[in-house]
Amino acid sequence: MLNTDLSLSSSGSEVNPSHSNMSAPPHPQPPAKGASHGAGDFSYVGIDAILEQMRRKAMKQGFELNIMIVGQSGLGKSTLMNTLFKSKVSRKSVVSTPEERIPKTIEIKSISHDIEEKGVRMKLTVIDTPGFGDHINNENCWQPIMKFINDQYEQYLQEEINIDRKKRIPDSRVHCCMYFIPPTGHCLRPLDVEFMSRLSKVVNIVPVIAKADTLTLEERDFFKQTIREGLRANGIDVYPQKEFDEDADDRMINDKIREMIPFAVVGSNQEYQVNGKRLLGRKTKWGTIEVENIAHCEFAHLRDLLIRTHMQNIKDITSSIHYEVYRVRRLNETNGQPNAQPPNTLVNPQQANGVAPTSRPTHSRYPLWLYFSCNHALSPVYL
Ligand SMILES: Nc1nc2c(ncn2[C@@H]2O[C@H](COP(=O)(O)OP(=O)(O)O)[C@@H](O)[C@H]2O)c(=O)[nH]1
Ligand SMILES: [Mg+2]
Repeated sequence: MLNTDLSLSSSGSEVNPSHSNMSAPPHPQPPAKGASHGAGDFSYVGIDAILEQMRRKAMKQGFELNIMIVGQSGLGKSTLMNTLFKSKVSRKSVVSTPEERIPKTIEIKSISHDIEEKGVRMKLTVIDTPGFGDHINNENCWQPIMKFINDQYEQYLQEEINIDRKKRIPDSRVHCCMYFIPPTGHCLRPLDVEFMSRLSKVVNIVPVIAKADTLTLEERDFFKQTIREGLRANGIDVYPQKEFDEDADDRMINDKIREMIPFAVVGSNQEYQVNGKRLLGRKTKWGTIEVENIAHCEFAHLRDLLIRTHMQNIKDITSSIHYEVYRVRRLNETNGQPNAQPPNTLVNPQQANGVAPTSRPTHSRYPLWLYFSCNHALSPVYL
């Protein structure tokens, strides 16, 4: 593990001493005299203390994030996940026989890790899809992935409708699917278009250009622009989707991200000494590519989006848009008896044909409780 504040355990049973002092909540204090409230101490009710209560509850429960990685083998998927979470969260490819290297069908492998940083615990699940796009005929290779995503929605739905349901439903829904585009410098391949058009209707897609250090800066810019045009021309709505911007501020921030998509990333688990500092990078004969330097690649922008600025929003969109579409469709199909078996392989015929479900909800159609439950600051998890 690299030298970082972040710690990782595989058992999930570890209790951090920093949580043990949670039993004595601090008493809310009225603002000091002369503070912005202006009125005297007696007017202070203490409503703002809810924020501290929410923070403590969230710290106790921890967070859950499920990221799926899709792309041909050797594109640096495992390396990038390890770079993102500064640890061995995803297995790196090991050299194996050709038969072992390319599984005959797509396998879907989930590995969960309990990560802790500054007292905040997160259960990170990385869902790898070895075998995707590795065959001569890659037709329908999106199908097992679509099925897996829908299976997770189904599991959640069944838990939710149980009379005797759990206090907190374990969330295995895929919050984000990182799609790795090979650094060809040309344009999106039919496989990329097919995968992203179908899957963007059921999950948040974050496209990245893999191994961006193999392109010159001009090639990179041109490739990014061509990909954006390809996405637009094929009506592919990747994360952050314009229609789900909540207000003008959101739109301004997200427009900047949309201009940057797809992120041209470089991954590495190796640290090197550069100008007296230890940095993650890829050493070449000509110098070191610094992974976290925005002048070298866009890894830092991707990390900020996934972890530092939009993690909660990615989970909210999963819950309030993608899962909601699935739930409404299932309840309609089974006339409100969702215990009935999901129809045929869970691949919705509309999704299978690449057509958006007609019942796709929009924000304006949501009941108020859904807004509240999906837009609250923190989602609970099981650690
Ligand atoms: N040039 C370059 N090589 C990379 C990058 N990321 C990973 N690699 C190398 O590519 C090979 C395959 O990486 P791996 O993460 O196992 O790919 P995966 O099969 O997609 O999971 C390894 O030798 C990595 O060291 C990158 O950003 N640039
Ligand atoms: Mg791998």
